[in-house]
Amino acid sequence: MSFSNGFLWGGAVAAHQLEGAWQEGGKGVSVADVMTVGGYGKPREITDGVLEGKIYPNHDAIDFYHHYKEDLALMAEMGFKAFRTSIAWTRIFPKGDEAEPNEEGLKFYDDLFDEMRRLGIEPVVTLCHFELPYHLVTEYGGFRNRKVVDFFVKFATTCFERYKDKVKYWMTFNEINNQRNTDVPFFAVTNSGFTYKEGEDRKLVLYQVAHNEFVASAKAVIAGHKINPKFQIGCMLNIGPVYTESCRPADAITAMKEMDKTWFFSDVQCRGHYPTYVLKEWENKGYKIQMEDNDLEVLAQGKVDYFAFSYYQTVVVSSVKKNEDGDEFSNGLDNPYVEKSDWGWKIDPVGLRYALNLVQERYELPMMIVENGIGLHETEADKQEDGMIHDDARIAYFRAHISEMKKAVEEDGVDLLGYLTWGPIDLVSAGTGEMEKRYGFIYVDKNNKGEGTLRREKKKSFFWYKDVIASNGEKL
Ligand code: BGP
Repeated sequence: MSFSNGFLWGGAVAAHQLEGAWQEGGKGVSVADVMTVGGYGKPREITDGVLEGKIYPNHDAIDFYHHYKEDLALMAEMGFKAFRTSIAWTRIFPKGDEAEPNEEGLKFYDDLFDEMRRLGIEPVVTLCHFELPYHLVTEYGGFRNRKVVDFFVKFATTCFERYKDKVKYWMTFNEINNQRNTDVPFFAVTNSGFTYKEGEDRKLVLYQVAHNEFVASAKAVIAGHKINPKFQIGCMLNIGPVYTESCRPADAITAMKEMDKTWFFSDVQCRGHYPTYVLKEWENKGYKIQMEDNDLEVLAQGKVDYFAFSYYQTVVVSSVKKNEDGDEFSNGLDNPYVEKSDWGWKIDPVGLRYALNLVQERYELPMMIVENGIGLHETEADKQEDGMIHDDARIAYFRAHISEMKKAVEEDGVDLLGYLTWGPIDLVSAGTGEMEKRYGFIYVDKNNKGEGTLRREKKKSFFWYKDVIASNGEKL
């Protein structure tokens, strides 16, 4: 047996990608509500509010807000031990800067977590998953503005107080390192609610925003531990290990520097201080990051308890070649040794074992894989004679990734708390804004235009994953 008895098998979602009901229960408008559909190869458009005639699939999404009991029952049928979701900030503080929270929003998550507990499913909760209140973007410039730190801490403590007996596992910011490449402004908006201004030094802005988020996260960790010392509060990063394109020595440096853009975020959140390679860069470039007097003390005290990460793919870099392959979100050069998904994402199960080891060795903290999965094109037309979608490619993907995860636990001894697949039920893609990038074990009858009955149907992988969980990862 490689996995402990309490191993958290399950799945993960984010509020804005499945709840819908974007104007119900007193909810305010989030940054996710004003982003249009992008589609393959095009970045999503950030609008100045909701525009007539544009399609916003996440406004209604798969209507989890009204279907959560039915959906959780399906997760329980698969044997889920844990389910990760986020709390939509705008359900709790509709504009983000109110003095009092919205009781109806708080009540929704009370009911949701109660239902999960009733089914024996452990809630794993992200506080901020690409869904800042839009008002904090337009009025304050998102996390550029120090005031937003206080709004976040207030939101976090409100959630910690309210759900202190229902939720143990928390994460502060989803994929906080996503914004590391300043040439993809999409992530600046989705992650942190800010845009770059003409002519400014983007790297400096990024460091300032990151500092504000680190302080916000650390203050939340400190407050959370006071509210319930049993809380486990984690950082959450996207880990895409960086490979060298060749054995050219300079490639090793390029790969290290690329990976440091990610480690920078977790170094601060896990070690509680800024790493030397960043302090030196600030010194060399003359960067002055605005900090308050006790910020560094706060960072030191607000270290995270565990390391949560998403894993989708690895990155290939070279010191002499540029990325011209059009990979979505600059994932470097092509890798001739691995396959690609319908969306051009590299499929690299061994990279997951490598990622687990890199994190284990760097921080020696418990880890949780809180996203892993494959987006596929699946339509009504793909249904077989038995009326079911036979998603054999998804099964093969998970079989390969879980096998590598198993080696990391059994042979390498990594300390892993759980494995949560991304999008166990079809939902709106964060990157494309579309329904037609499906990740689920459960199919949802809804297309990109918003048409469909919302009927939930089990795919072949539903039964496969159920067996995996029942056998605690022995039967793949
Ligand atoms: C991660 C996000 C998720 C999710 C996933 C898949 O970056 O945390 O919100 O959507 O990626 O990405 P996509 O939806 O673009 O396929």
